[in-house]
Amino acid sequence: MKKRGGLIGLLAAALVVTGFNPIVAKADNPIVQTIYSTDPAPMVYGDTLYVYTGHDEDGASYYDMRDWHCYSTKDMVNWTDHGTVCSLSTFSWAKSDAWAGQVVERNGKFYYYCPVVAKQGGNSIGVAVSDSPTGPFKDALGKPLCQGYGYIDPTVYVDSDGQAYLYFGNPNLCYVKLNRDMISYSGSVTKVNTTSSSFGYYAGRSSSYEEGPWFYKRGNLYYMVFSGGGIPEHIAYSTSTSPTGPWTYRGVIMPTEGKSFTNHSGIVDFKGHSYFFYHNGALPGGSGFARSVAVEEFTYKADGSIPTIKMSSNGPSAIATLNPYLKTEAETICYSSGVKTEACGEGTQNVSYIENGDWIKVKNVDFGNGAKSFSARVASQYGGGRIELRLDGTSGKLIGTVEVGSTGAWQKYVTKTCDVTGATGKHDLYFVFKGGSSSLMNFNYWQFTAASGTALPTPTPTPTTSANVNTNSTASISNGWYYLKNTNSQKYLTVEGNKAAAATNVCISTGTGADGQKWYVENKGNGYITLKSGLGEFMLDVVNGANEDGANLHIYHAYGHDPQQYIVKNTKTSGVYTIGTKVSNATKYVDVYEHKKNDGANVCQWLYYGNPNQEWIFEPVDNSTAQPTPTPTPTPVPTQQPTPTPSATESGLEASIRVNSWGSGYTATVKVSNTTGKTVNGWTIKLKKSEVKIDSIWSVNMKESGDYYVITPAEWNSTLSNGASTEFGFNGTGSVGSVTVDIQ
Ligand code: FUB
Repeated sequence: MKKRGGLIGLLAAALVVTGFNPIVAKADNPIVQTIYSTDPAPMVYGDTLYVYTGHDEDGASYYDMRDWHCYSTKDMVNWTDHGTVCSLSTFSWAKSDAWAGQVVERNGKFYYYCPVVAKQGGNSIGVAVSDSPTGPFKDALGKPLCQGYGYIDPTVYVDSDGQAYLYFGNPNLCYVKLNRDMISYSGSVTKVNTTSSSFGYYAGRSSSYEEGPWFYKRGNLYYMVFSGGGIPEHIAYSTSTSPTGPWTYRGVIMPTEGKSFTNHSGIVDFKGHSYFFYHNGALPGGSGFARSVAVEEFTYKADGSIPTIKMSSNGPSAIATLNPYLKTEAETICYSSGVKTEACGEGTQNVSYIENGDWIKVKNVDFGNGAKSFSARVASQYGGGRIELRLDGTSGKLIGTVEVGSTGAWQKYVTKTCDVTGATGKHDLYFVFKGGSSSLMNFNYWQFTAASGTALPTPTPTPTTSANVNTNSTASISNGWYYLKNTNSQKYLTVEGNKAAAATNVCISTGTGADGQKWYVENKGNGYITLKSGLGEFMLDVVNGANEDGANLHIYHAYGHDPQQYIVKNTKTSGVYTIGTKVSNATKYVDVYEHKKNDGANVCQWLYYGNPNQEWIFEPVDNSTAQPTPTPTPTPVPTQQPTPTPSATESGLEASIRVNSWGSGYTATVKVSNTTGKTVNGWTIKLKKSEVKIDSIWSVNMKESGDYYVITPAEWNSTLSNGASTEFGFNGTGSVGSVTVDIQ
């Protein structure tokens, strides 16, 4: 006898209370409706975003948590349920409390760090390993990795130098350095000194740090996002320029909200977008022990700060369409009502516990020129019922109906087909289940067939941030030796210290003609080039082949494999190029970190912005001279604008501006200097909109007010001691004349 769980009962109750009115469901959050899900931990691998969750059992009145689940998406709106991937039974020594874990990938293996209470008692962190992101995960050690008071909520990040860190803890924040095997560590557990300046103020405690750390690096800045107290929790964050602190408190990201007294976050970048995962009590019956995972998109500010994020029921926009002419698992769901999932006898999962009136929404389905038929893989022990295929709502246009009779057993699957009419273009597809009064069927997968003679649509990413997609044509650079000059700084891509050794960092530096500034371009014949260093058998290399913003560039033994391949793209300016990395599939480009111009400024890969810190000129090396040759024609020679007289106010604060213009655009650097004889806390600069047009700005905050851009510092460059100065920059379009800098 099939029985429904408490959550489903509650969903049904909610429908009864409101009366079942089959309207379009707008909500896409929470992302899981088939169980209560908790403690999200996102991970991007290849072209897929995985999120690992805990699981609150139905009807719990405390943390009744026994297993961890995995869901994946390629479009941020439809999530494929991979079921239970790890559980208390994975760890023979574990007793209870399958709390907040995280999966990280290293060298093709996936490590699941899981907090549990051990059979002999005590909070413990175990580690399970798998060859696949969706498991099965197996206990790597047969014992806890570490154990102690409050050892919960592990978070792991593998730094660009290969050192991995495991942070964890409630109420103390602690860390250990993991060894390269990821299942052992060196040194002892270090407790972080959490003060209110490092982790926020909370009366009666050293700081607002409570639990749920989420540790990662973006660019050269380390982030510690955490659940802050007291109860009910909020999410806040701190940053540091070192993986082990000291930390600076940066503020609240998500204020207390929702029907759960805990919150727990995870942050990840995926296909050029940034996503914030959290949990609340938004499903019917939701509470502090019946939580659900949700996600919001956000944009980092120019100074790396994270904006305040509110919980929503809409969630992020789709970043790709779903192709209905490919086999799709029935458990790929945007939103559902009344159904559950379970392990399928044919592999993967199937949708189960389907009753009359239940439905599944699949979002942003592109039928292209039209569908002619539909097939469903279904099983039913009893009467079967039918699946209505509807567009854009549970009572939307009916495009076909599949009749499902008995197949003799719940896991005995057959393929049932129906004709389809009227399905063209993009729609949300609804499967609405109809039939008798008991469980109807199990549903494994489905697929549409395109109308004959019509072209199948190719699923295309929805370019919601087209500014970050480099649509420029690929350039052709001949094989040979070059210096690579950055247009923003007029400095050269340089192997630090001219050191001929694998894993030596690469930065920008004033042109000297040294071998460490020479790069041999070799076209690989696949549209990509390699860049071999003038220092010997080393190539420009993305550290660990990582597809992430801020992944560092260094030189490494010349293998010419993917981390050493680059695509050169034209820009609006002839002779000026951007250089995409193959490991990012040309989404990320060789980038001077934070638009810096000083000798030694680091070079990494970053999402395409097309700003001058991502622009490079290939200057052929003239072997008769050790100096870099002048920029080849027709490279435009940047025009140095006259530096206006520094503007000064009564306070003695001064600002000067340097403008580097190339006709159709310019980069400006503003230097703020304090010669007041005392420390200054805060400053404001006003620029006239009639004199500049700011397209992007970094290292400061900016708002528009009437005829002015009003610029204020970020937290880190707000205070200037006497004699100190700071710089910020912006990009503008068009031509520029003299610029008045008004500082207060
Ligand atoms: O889900 C159990 C615990 O609740 C987690 O470990 C904490 O972060 C909180 O979300």
